[in-house]
Amino acid sequence: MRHTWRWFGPIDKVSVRDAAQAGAEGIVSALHHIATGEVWPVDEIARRHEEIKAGGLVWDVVESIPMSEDIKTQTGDWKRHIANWQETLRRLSASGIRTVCYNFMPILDWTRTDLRWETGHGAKAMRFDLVDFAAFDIHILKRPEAAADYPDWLQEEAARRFSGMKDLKIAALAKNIGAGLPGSADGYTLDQLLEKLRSYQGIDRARLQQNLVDFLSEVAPVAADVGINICAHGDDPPWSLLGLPRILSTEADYAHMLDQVNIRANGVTLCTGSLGARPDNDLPFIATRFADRIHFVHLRNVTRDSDTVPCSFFEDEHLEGATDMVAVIAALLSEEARRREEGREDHRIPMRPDHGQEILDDLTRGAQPGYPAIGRLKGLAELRGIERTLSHARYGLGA
Ligand code: DNO
Repeated sequence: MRHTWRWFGPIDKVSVRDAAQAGAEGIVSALHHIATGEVWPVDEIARRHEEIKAGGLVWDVVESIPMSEDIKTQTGDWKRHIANWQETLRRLSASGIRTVCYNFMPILDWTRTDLRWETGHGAKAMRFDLVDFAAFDIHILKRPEAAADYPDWLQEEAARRFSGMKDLKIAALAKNIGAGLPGSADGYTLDQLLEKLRSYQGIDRARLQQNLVDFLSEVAPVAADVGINICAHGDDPPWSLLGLPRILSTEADYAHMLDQVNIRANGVTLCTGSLGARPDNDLPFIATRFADRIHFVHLRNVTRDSDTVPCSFFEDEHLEGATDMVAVIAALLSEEARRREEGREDHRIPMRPDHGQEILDDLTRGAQPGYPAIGRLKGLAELRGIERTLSHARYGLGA
């Protein structure tokens, strides 16, 4: 695999040099300062390449070109935004980029209730707590239809939790959920969020699925034409939130979007951490089934409080948790071997250690939530160890 590392640009407290020292070969980045829906300017693309080169690495993957709500709902400026997405792809291709990640989650991108949940040995991990989330939805956001979306026991727990909640916790929930986490395209106040939710009335699962297919039908041929693989990141967590449909949560969801627009350039960002929050997602099997369409990989692990959908979970260490990481990496290495035999240029699949717990000096550095230096370095080192072992000529898979 090609070992990459997410860098949020010059504002990132973890530098490109740090990434190189951690063992990364390439960088994953995006122009977060360009408004959603607009074309990325050529000189800004060039500048990001230069910034990364100055740190000693190259820009391998774009994560993400943001997806406007207009595109997802097919309203307002959606046609212009699709044309802009296509033009951004052409410009990125001309600059040497070959892989572009995106997601199609309505309104909210990845969502956690707690960004610094303390683990047994004092590390800080990210957590999604279902009771906190329901308390937010019913009692803080006060979404009119919220209560009906939760079973009685959860409504009761949420009411109890909310009655003892301090102002600080209420503000943190509003910020973590509504204002968005690093990499999210847009953030909202509670009123804006309610307003946005109203814009999804009438958009059910089938409709959103069709809107994704319509988008891909326009964009995937352009991507193929300019030699870029686009790859959809899954829903995180992989179930409906705030009554919104989510359409890339399961193996069946991915099968649908890949079949409907059956062009190899239309592919998957396999995120083991996102999909792994559901017990019915068998990650090694999914990695094998969609192997040829996997263009980018996020390796991360979660430990669930229960095997229900939805559930509470926290981001565990990369080799702990629900996903059998050795089996996933073995599946990806087999696919790379297959591509090598076919003489494909893209036989090394870019991967990044996704997130990391804050450990050691991370605890005081104040990097982006989920993206500490040492926690990710540790993840990358462990994942590389597995890869090296599995591909060893004498002891590995091919022995
Ligand atoms: C979280 C990430 C997400 C993801 C985007 C992809 O760390 O995995 O922000 O990058 O959703 O578009």
